[in-house]
Amino acid sequence: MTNWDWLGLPAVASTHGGQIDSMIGWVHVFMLILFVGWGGFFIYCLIRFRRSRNPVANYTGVKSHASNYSEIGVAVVEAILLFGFAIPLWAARVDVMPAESEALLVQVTGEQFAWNMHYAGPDRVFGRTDIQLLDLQSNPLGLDRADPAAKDDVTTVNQLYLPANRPVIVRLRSKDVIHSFGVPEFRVKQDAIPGLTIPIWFVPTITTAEMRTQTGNAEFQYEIACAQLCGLGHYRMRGFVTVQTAEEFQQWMEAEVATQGAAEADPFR
Ligand SMILES: [Cu+2]
Repeated sequence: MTNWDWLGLPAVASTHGGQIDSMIGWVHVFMLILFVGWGGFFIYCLIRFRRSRNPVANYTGVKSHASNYSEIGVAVVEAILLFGFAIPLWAARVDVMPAESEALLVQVTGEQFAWNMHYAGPDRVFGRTDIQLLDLQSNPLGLDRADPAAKDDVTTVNQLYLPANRPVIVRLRSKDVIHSFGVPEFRVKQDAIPGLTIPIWFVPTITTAEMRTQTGNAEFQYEIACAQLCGLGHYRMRGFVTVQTAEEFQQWMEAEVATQGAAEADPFR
């Protein structure tokens, strides 16, 4: 693959990121060709139709059909690009989901102005949620801890923990308005639409610790930036992703299952 470093994009930290960069790079190259072509045509027109050569306006205009044919040609090429390349390539990226048995499934629910993460826990079954139980401070997802499937569920606010080198399926939802889940290093960006559950998937490849060494920035954090203007607090709708090794992630998950489960068993402790 060609080197696209000149685009100045953030480091890639997912398996499909290189393909996205390649697409962005080629779009830039095609736009450059168009820019040079149209710029050249503009300069040609300035000279060809200059006033000293055309003192009187021409009221008939162009008689040949060359421009019609070239316009049809452009439309055909664009249709080929769209139906032959763009749609099939995008479908291959988003339609074929990794097997749920191998992937880590996380439900991410956007709200004004936070990201709520919900893991199913070791039983891999998401607990029941009920709008009656919803409390913005203590239970933003309305999770019913009385449901056996919910006992080992883990929820966090604005903190997404992921293992490296394992497919992650994020089920994206929204409670109120349209938000957008964007993590630049993963080359992932998807709108969260109220009423819809939209699955997206990616494979993180570089842990946060590795990224800190690689970038020389000891404070490096993967950030979830809400990429849709979603209200007055949009600017502070930031989440953080911590990518860990499989073992570290397992330990984190076990510790969370233990503390969150215990806190629910005795809410007054
Ligand atoms: Cu938002």
